This record gives sequence, C-alpha cells and structure tokens, in this order.
Amino acid sequence: MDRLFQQHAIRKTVSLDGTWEHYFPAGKGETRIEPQAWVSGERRDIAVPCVWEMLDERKKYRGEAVVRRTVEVAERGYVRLVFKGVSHTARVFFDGREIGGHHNAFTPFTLDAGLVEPGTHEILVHVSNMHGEISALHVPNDYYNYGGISRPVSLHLIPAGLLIRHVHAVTTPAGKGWKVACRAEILNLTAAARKVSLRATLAGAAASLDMTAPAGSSMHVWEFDVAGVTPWAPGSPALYRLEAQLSENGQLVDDHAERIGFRTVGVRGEDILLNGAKIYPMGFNRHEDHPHFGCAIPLEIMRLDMRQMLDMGANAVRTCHYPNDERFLDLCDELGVLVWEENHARGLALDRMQHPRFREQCATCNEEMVREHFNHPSIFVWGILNECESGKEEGARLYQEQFDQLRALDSSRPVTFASCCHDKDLCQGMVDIAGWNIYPGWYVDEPVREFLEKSIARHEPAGMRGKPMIISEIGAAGLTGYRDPVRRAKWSEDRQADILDEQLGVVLNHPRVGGVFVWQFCDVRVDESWFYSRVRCMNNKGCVDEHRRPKLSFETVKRHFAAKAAALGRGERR
Ligand code: ADA
Repeated sequence: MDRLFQQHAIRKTVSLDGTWEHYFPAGKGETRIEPQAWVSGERRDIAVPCVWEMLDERKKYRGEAVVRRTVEVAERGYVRLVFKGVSHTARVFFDGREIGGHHNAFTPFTLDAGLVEPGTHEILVHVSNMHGEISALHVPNDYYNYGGISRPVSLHLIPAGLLIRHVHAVTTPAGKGWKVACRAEILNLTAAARKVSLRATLAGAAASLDMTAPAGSSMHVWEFDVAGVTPWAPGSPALYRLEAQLSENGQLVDDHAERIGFRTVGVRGEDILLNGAKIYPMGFNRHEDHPHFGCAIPLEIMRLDMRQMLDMGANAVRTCHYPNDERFLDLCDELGVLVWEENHARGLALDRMQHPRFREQCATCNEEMVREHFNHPSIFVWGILNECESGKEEGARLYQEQFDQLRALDSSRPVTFASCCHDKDLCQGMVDIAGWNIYPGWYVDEPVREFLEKSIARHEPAGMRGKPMIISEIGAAGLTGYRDPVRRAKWSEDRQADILDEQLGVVLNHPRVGGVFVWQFCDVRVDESWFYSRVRCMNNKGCVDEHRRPKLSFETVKRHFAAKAAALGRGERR
C-alpha cells in the first residue's frame, strides 16, 4: 500500500512491492547504461521499497544498478507505473522499451507504458545515486543520498484509457457550513475526444459533471456546499473521503478517492492561524533515515517515530529537507500533527544554485510536491531552499521565482523558508512566515536570549516585521551513550540536554517566536565528506539515536513542550 487509505476500488491496481532482482555493474565504477546488458552482472534479490545500502557489501556504494521484475497483466489495457520515490535518478524500461525517467529521490512520478496485452511483462529500472553534473540537489550533504527504489511502486491498469489523474480540494467556511472548490485533472490516453461524466461525493454532498475529455489532459472544476462536518484541527483531526467516479456511456471506467480535512490556514500579524485560531507549531525536524532501511522507511518505523515525537509533546514536524513519503503525511493527517513540508534543498551556495539544472530540478520538485501533497490538511506551510543563498541578489531572485511558483500552484497556504543568513537576508520580504535556524550554545557560545533578540532586531526591518516567526531549527549534538555528568563536555548527552534546556527555555517563551522545531528527532547518516565535523559520519543532534534510543535530551524536550502546552492551554498568548 502506498497510502493509508484506499484510493481506487474500480481502477485495477497491482502493488509491485516485493522482491526485485538487483544487478550491479561487474567492473568498479562502470557507467555503461545499456541496462539490459547488466542482467548478466552480480545479482542480489532485495524486497522493494529498499536501498542497496541495506546490503553489507553495498553500504557505501555510490553508483548504478539495474532493478528488475516481471508482472502479470490480466487484461488488455493502458498500463501506468506509479513510483512514489526512486533514489535518486531512474530510467524505466517496459518490455525492453524505455518509457521515461525521473530525477529526485523525494517526489512521486508516473510513467505510461501504453496499451498492453495480457500476459507476463518485464519492468526494468536503471537506478543511480551518483553525485555529479546530473544533479544540482543531490550533493554530498549533511544527510545521506541512498540508492534504490526507496518508496512503494504500483501498476495501474486502465482498460478504457480514461482516468482521473488527481483531484484537489480547497475548503472555505461559508455561513454555517463549508464551500469546497474542487479541481480534477482527467487524462484521456486515447487519440479521440471522449464524452464522459464525473460524479463526486463528499460528506453527503454530491456533484455531477458531463463533459468532453479531449485527448491528453484536461482540468474540470466544481464546488460542494457541505454542512454538519467537523473541522480538521490538531485536537480533532476529522477526515472525509472525497470520491470521484468517471463513466462513459453509463459505464464506470475509473475512480479516485482523496481524504480531506475541512480547515483553512493563514497568518494574521505575527500569528499563524488554523480555522481562524492561533496555533503554535512545536516539534521536530525529521529526516527519513534509518540504519537498516536508509531512506526507505517502513510504515511501522514511521508509526514508532511518530509515537516518540508525540510522547515528547510535539504537535508538528518539519520534513527536512525534502518532500516526504505520502504514508507519513497520511499519518500526520490522521493524528492531527501539523506539517511544514519543504522542497529538496539543503545549504546550497550560490555556485550550486547557478548549476545549469538547479532551476528546472527545483521547479519540478515544487510542482510534484504541491500536486501530489495538495490535499493533506496537516500541511500548514510550504517551505523551500533550506539555508541556501538568500543573502545575495542572485540567490534572492531564485527564491522569488520559487515563491511565485508555489503561490501559483497553491494560493491556500502560506510560504516560508529556513534561513541562516543572520547578517543580511534579502528574502524576508518574500515570505508569509519567517523561519530561522539558530544554534546558540552549540555553534556559537552566546547566550540564547541575546542571540535571538539580536537576530530579531536585525530581521524585523529587513521584511520580517509584522509576520509570524518560527525557530525552524535549534539544538545541539550529543553522542548516544557518552555521559559526562561532571564536566558535561560538548558532545556528551549531558551537555546536549543542558544546551537544549537553555535554548527551549528562551525560544518557547519569547513573545516574538510563534513556533519551534528542534533539530532534530533522530541521529542520521551523513556523507563521508562531512567526517571532520560529524562524529561517526552521523549528524548526532537527535533526541533519540539512529536506533531510536532516547538520549538525556528526550526528557528535557518533553518537559519544555509540556510546559508550553500547559501555558497555551491556560490561554497565554505565546
Ligand atoms: C543546518 C541545516 C541542517 C543541519 C544543521 C546542523 O541548520 O539546515 O540540515 O545540517 O544545520 O546539524 O548543523
């Protein structure tokens, strides 16, 4: 399952999760790309979703592989292959014919294999996790770029060649109920225009559209008037199924279900609003990383991570620094956990932002992120370009370009980014919510309050004034198991807890701060090029280690989040 709810009852879908043959090139660093030729190479069978780093002999392999399986197609129809994530570059072959590809580990893509006869068919995916000119975004970084089909895969069979590609819904209060503006994209995979009917239902309301679907893609809009529903909010995460069915000449040909929440998000002055009421997002930055599974996180690990973050009192999570697996976002919807989701970028300096593929790869990532994740009520803000070059004119222009794109894709949510340009940031005027990554007590030995207030004083006149401000990262490192109760040296768990104690004591209670994300939930693997400042080649700032074993800071964060929740419960403004 690639979602936590069933999206299709009429459409025939086949999960392709399970054992795939993995073939690695015979020679070291061989970069031949005639994938079929590799099927004679070294073979390992691994269960997809996976990364090849799960194999001991491939723990540090940065290169290419060919991943292969066959599939039975039961009847004649149009075949679409739906990949929720391949890390990080894929070329896909169906029965030996290249049908397309995708770049970026963190966004879904669908490829059409065309009209297919019943029988056994071969799917072959050429996967690369190499660094180099191919990618502006996947670079040696403070998280690891794994290799493999890292998220769920499925085959969709469309006999009629007509389907609902996606349905987006925007909910707005209207009198005692809600108005729901819906937009559906219909794909007609055949050459001739087709007369079709779309019937949609949501929370007891129904809508029917008769229309012509031209060859290719067409957009169709309608509205629901809904009453008597429970708004979605952290304390009451009510979800409703939006069912859409497509028929031709009275024959049902396709269906597509979404789960939506009735809520609005926005900003008013320095407050972040959900359904018109102030919210205070507090929680963790969470990488998709695990010592056994890499970035191919199984659902059960997602649930365990969520339980630990909730146990520490979190009500929010930041998907640092890329769009997340939709099952995790579904979990956030179900549990009422607020999400700052952001595109794929971390700490890219100007030279990298001027990479010939940067603009195209960011634009594609933004479009796929918003299109595929649009309906998640838990996502309260879209973020971009974590700690990229927002302090230089050329970088600011690229930020503006992406904020414009996000706002065009989705006008229903605020936009933000996390900056570390503490001296001079040129992009504060562009955001709806300001985000700042600060590490007083770890990277700079300066009292937290002084550092924070100096930072605020500098950014208010630079465009932040009158806007909400979130501390998007704050924390310190602690090596799991290194206890130093007397000296409390840096890198000890004791010192990590002390630093977080001071940091959270200030930021959670400062009147200008409207939300806090601790850096970070768990320790994560990083590229070996970071070895000099990342003991164990890990980012050790987790409140739990990579095996999710709590550090001393677990209880520190829990205590501060509990105190903050109690203060908010008493109606204290900040
Ligand atoms: C930055 C960055 C994070 C991480 C953090 C750290 O704020 O956004 O990805 O690298 O620093 O651990 O230093």
